[in-house]
Amino acid sequence: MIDVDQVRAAAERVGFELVGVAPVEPVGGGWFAPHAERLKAWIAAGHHAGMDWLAERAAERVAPSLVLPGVRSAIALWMPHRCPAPDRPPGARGRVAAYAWGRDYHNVVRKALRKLRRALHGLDPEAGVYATVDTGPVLERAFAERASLGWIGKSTMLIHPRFGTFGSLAVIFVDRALPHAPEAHPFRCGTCTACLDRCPTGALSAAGLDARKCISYWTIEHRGLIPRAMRPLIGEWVFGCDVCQDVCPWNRDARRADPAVWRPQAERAWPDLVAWISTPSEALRLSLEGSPLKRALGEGLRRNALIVLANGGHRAALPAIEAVLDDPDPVLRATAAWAALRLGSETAGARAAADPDPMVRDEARAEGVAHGSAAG
Ligand code: B12
Ligand code: SF4
Ligand code: SF4
Repeated sequence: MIDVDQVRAAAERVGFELVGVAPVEPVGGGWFAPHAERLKAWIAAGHHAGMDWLAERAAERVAPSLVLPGVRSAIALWMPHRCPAPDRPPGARGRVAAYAWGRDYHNVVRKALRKLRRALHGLDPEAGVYATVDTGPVLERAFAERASLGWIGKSTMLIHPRFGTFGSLAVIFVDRALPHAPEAHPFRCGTCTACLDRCPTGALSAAGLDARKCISYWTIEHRGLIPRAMRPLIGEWVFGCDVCQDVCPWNRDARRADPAVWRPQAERAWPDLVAWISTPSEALRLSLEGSPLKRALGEGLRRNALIVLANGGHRAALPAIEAVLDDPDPVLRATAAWAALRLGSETAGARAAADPDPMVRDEARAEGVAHGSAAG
């Protein structure tokens, strides 16, 4: 027999600040149906961009019993992760989303989930349990809202009145009917539209988020070249984007997370862009073990850093950018060509125009047209 008060106490002991229970409709009906419909419509409209992994496991996302047969309840959990921001060091720096300033939340939360799983089995050794943070085929925000942890705002972020949005969610499915929150958390965005108005790319609308326009998608999830039109909009975001959270009034006085747990570092919050582009991709990835930054891979981070250097007008970085024109990766050479030409390089156009890869030659051509200069 699982006593929810004992679960709550165990969850708090391992570091979760919020705990709630949602009832699970095994075939995705009842309160869950609008969420399932929303996900299907979102994918049908192509709003998942290149995240094929999301579409591929959509059937499980809309039918929790495919994830855990006989599932009856979802325990939704929240761990805040935003620590006070480290000071920005001098030099050409990029901005990193707050969740990646320190330890990888997947590791921190997974460790806590393992302990909680053991506690659940201590209460009911026969219970079927499935625990996930982020990567499982589970609509975490939908369960968190129904468990009354907060509401899904117009930014699509889950918002808690005291903790705001800066937290990691996790969900545990259990094949036992547990006492659950009487209803979903009420929607409290009211007439505010700050996130919709201030999103730098217009990615948010009444239909939710269009990942094809989201900086977080392009800088973290996308492999390959970032479309030219998107590059200037990325501004100084070298990994992720927090604008829709930074402008949310519910974050103004939100409780901060414990730096002793997350160990934020200035070099992770504000990476040295020249150091990044000058490090071989695999070496960069290996140096980021234990950090969420490694999700973008070394080549993704270097690509983003090139864009941010150009956006910031960092002309002093030109020699380092031009050196990337010799990189074995054509995506990096193409992005370096774009960045160097934006910064007024006199040699990058001719070098890019002579590149064996058409992707790199295209950049030279497009910049030559855009600036009316000879691109080689
Ligand atoms: C794919 C993904 C992304 C994609 C797509 C984001 C998106 N909005 O779908 C990209 C790469 C863009 C992304 C970005 C970010 N992500 Co993300 N992401 C996910 C992931 C893996 C799946 C989300 C998903 O299923 N999307 C499909 C859409 C349709 O589902 P949904 O957004 O959850 O929407 C549901 C409800 O929100 C509701 N709904 C949708 N829109 C609206 C709008 C209104 C007004 C209402 C009422 C309801 C509603 O219907 C949907 C079906 O239930 C989840 C983890 C997980 N397994 O759930 C993390 C997750 C959502 N991400 C998270 C974070 C932290 C981020 C970033 C802040 C990272 C950053 N700083 O760069 C940004 C925020 C961007 C944003 N405004 O959402 C956290 C969110 C925590 C929280 N407080 O909400 C999660 C839960 C990871 C975690 N375990 O902590 N992410
Ligand atoms: S993460 Fe940035 S780009 Fe994406 S929806 Fe939020 S503000 Fe817009
Ligand atoms: S910024 Fe305003 S509209 Fe957007 S999620 Fe926050 S409260 Fe809601």
